[in-house]
Amino acid sequence: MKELQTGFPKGFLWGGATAANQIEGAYNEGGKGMSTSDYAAYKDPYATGKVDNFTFNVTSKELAEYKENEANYLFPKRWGIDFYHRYEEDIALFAEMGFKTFRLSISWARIFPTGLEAEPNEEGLAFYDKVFDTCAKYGIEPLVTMSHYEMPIALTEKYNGWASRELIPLFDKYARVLFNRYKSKVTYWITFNEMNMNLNSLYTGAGILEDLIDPEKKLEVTYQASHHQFLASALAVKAAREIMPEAKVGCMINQIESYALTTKPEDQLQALKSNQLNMFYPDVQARGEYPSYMARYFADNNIHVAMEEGDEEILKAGKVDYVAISYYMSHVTEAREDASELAGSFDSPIKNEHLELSQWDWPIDPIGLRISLMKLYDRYEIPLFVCENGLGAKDELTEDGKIHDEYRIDYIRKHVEQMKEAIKDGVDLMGYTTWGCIDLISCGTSQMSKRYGFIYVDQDDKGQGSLTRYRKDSFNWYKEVIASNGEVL
Ligand code: BGP
Repeated sequence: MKELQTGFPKGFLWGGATAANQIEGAYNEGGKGMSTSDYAAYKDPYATGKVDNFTFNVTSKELAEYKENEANYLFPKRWGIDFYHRYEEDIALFAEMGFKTFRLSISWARIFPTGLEAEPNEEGLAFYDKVFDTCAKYGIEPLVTMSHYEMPIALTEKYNGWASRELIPLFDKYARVLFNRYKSKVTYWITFNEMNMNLNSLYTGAGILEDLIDPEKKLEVTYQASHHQFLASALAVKAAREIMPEAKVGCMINQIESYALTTKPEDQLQALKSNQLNMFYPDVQARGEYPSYMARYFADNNIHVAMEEGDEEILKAGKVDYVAISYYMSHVTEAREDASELAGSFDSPIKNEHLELSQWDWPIDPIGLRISLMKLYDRYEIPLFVCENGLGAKDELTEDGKIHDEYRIDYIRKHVEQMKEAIKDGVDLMGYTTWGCIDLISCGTSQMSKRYGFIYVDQDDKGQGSLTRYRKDSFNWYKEVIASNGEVL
């Protein structure tokens, strides 16, 4: 029997997480091509009266309009927080907090501007070399996501993104270039960010313009695209094993635990099914095959996923080393017509009266994190990584340059406490990278004012500001947490 583990293990990977399209900026520098995220236009949430005004989906008409009349729109993911030019200062601040790891993603379009080139863009590769070398200077291990909610827009225009099988060899080429180039600098990899979010946004998750597909076939396309990504991910695992046998490659989902609204067996059954729809993703990637429960779901929903000979072998050979999750909230579900559609969605119509909400109406549930970790570990018995967790909140910069964000400290403290409990419950947890360790552009709403960081960045939703970095109160708190390996909370 495994020994009782109290406290965080030695070598626990504390740190923070980001994504290229939310921090880098410099969208048209260094030979980078345009990405899908470069066309996420800002829609003023205050004008529409909605706090959560998702800029997740883009239609073919919108894309054409954005290209034609660019000057009429704001595209915050094009400017990010200028990490491209300020990475040295930012990584130095992470090092000051004592980060052991820094999660970032590589922009596919920086390496292959359209995804179709035979040779990679050297300037793009050189940029990440500099970033990894700066991390190495401080003893920070990079944790690299290969595809975090963006891809060359050319692949959307030519193939309608991952709806097409043609993307698999293109991703394989990209993966091999990354592994050959960075094998001595990067040990920890994640293939796709939050793959289960394909259920929510085909554009953000898979580069698909939804209006170009038959609405009746939306679910089928969702699972077909996911199948292509599963294969691409498995092939990347295979390539990693060949090129850099020491590397650890993980999969990732947005873990949203669904609770049943009542003790009615029908509601309990629905909760189980909703959880299955999310866990389907790591089920395939960690077990190397489609789980049996999906056969009925596919039949009931008239979904036919086209598979080719050899696909099953590829999935089998491409099992991941660990399962990474982002964790922000739990959900409540009940037996109702649209219950399956709500699985994995950020928006749940059923409120949990026992939980408080963030300023963006996200339910705050630290115990849900412990439940998630215990369930996932029971299911896969391979290491887990919490690679995103945090509180999006409005911060106030005082006149003397301070940010008193005790609400953020409180949020993270409670989640760290629950991770500690989960470790005691037997979970093998590799690390914890809080989301948006430095303020960045929101993925869902493209806002700057939804801040997650320990480091404040002086910039507003419209891209105005000095971009000066300030340490928040949480900065010093997290430094202590890391220094004490999670003992001082
Ligand atoms: C996850 C994404 C991140 C991130 C985070 C917070 O789904 O992987 O990219 O931004 O959610 O979401 P938001 O920025 O919408 O608050």
